[in-house]
Amino acid sequence: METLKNKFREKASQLNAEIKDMLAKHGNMKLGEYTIEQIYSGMKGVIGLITETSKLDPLEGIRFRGFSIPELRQKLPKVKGSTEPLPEGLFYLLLIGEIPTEEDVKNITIDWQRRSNVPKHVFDVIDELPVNAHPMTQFVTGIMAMQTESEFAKAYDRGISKKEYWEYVYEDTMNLIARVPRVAAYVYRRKYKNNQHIEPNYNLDWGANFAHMLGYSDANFQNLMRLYLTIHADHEGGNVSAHTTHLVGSALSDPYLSLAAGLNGLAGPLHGLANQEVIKWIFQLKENLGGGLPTKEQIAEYIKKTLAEGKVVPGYGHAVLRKTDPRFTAQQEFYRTYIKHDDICEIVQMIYEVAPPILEATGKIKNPWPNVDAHSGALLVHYGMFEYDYYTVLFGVSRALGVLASLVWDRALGLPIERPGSVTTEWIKNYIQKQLAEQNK
Ligand code: CMX
Repeated sequence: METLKNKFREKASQLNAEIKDMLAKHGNMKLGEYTIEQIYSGMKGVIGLITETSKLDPLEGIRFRGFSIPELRQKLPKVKGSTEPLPEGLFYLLLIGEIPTEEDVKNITIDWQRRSNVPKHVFDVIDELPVNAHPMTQFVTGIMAMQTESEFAKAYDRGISKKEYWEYVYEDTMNLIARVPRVAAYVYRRKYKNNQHIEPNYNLDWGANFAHMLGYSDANFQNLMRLYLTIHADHEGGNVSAHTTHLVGSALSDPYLSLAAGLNGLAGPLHGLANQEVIKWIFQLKENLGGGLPTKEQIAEYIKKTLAEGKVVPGYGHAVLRKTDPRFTAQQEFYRTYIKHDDICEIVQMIYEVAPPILEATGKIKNPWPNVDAHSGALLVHYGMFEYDYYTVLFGVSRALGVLASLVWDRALGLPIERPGSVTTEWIKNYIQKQLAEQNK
C-alpha cells in the first residue's frame, strides 16, 4: 500500500511542478472567453450559472433581488418593536422578487408553523450518532433521514410531467424550511444541553421560535437570530453550498438530498465552517496571552504567526468580494446598537483594524477584508452561545432559505442537468502547443 502512496506522491509532485511552470508561462492564454489560469483557479470569474435570487458585486456586496442589506433592514416587515427584518420576508422576496407586505409574511409564518412537524424517526436516527459527532454531521444526517417525507420523490415515483416538477419542489421547500430549525435545535440541545429539548412556541415567528427552541429567551437574541437568518441566506449561485444544491438538484435529486449535499459543502472550513474557526482562533489568541484584551500589536503578531504556520486567517478573504462584506457591517451595526460593549466583539473590531494591511502585504491574498464569518461568532458568544462548533448549523438553517428558493426556480425554469466539460493537463498542454504553432505561422 505504501508503494502506491509513494508512487502517487511522486506523480503529484511532478505534475504540480509542471502545472506551476505552465501557468507561469501561459496562464494568460485564452481558452474560449477565459484564461487557462482561470480553469486551474476554481473557475473564479467564469459565468456559467443562472441564479435568479441574488447577485454579488465584488465592491458593493450582495443584493437580494436588487436590494442591498441596509435597504432590506429598512424595507422588509418586522415584528413590532424590532429593528431587524423577518427572514420569512426575505424568503418571499427571494422567491417572488417583490418586497412582501406584513400580511404576506404573516401567512408564511403560519404556513411554516403548520408544516413544522418532524417525524420521530429523524430524531431516532440522530440519536444513533455518537454525541461527539460534529453538529453539522448530526444536522445533515437529520435532513437525510427526513428525505422519507419528500413529496417530489413520491410524485416522481408515481410519474409526473416535467411541468409539474416545481410544484412538488415547492412543497418540499416549504416543509424543509419549516422543519430545519427543529432538527437544528434538537442537535444543539442533544449535544450541549443534556438532551433537554424545548417544544416549539407557535406564537413566535420562525427566527424567534428557533431561538426559543435553542433555549434563548432574550429579546435581543431573537432579534439577532432574525438578522442572522436573513443575511446568511443567499450569496448568488457560485458559492459551494448554493452551487452544490443546484448541481445535485439538476439530476432531479429531491430537495432533501440536494440541501443535504449543499450543507455538506457549507461544513468546509473555507466556506461556512469559517464561523467556528474565527471564534476558535480568537479564544486561542486570548488563551495564549493568559486571557484579557490583547493589544493591537499582539493581534498583529498572532496574525503573522498564523500566516507563517501556513494557515488561513479565518473570516478574512473572499473568492468574489474585494471590500468589507456588508454582512460584516450589518453585524457591526447590530453590536453597536444592541450590545455596545463586549470584549470578544471589541477584539473583532481590533482585528478589523490590524489584519487588512498585513494580509495585503503578503501580495497574494486578493481580498484582505473581513467576510460574514469574521463577526457572527462574537455576537453569539455575547448571548452565551459558547459552543462554537455549532455555529455552522445556524448558517445552514439560514442558507436553506436561499438555496431552496433557487431550487424551486431551477425546476420552474426547467433548467437541465448540469454537466460542464473538463479536460486533462495533457489536453491543455497540447492546446498550448497548437496555439503557439498557430502564432508562429
Ligand atoms: N488567510 C491566509 N491566506 C489566505 C487568506 C486568508 N484569510 N485568504 C486567501 N489566502 C490565500 C489563499 O489560501 C491562496 O493561497 P495559495 O496561493 O498559497 O493557495 C492565496 O491567498 C490566494 O487566494 P485568493 O485568490 O485571495 O482567495 P480564494 O478565492 O482562493 O479563497 C477564501 C477565498 C475565502 C477561501 C480565502 O480567502 C480563505 O481561505 N479565507 C479564510 C477562510 C474564510 O474566512 N472562509 C469564509 C468565506 C465566506 C464563507 O463562505 O462563509
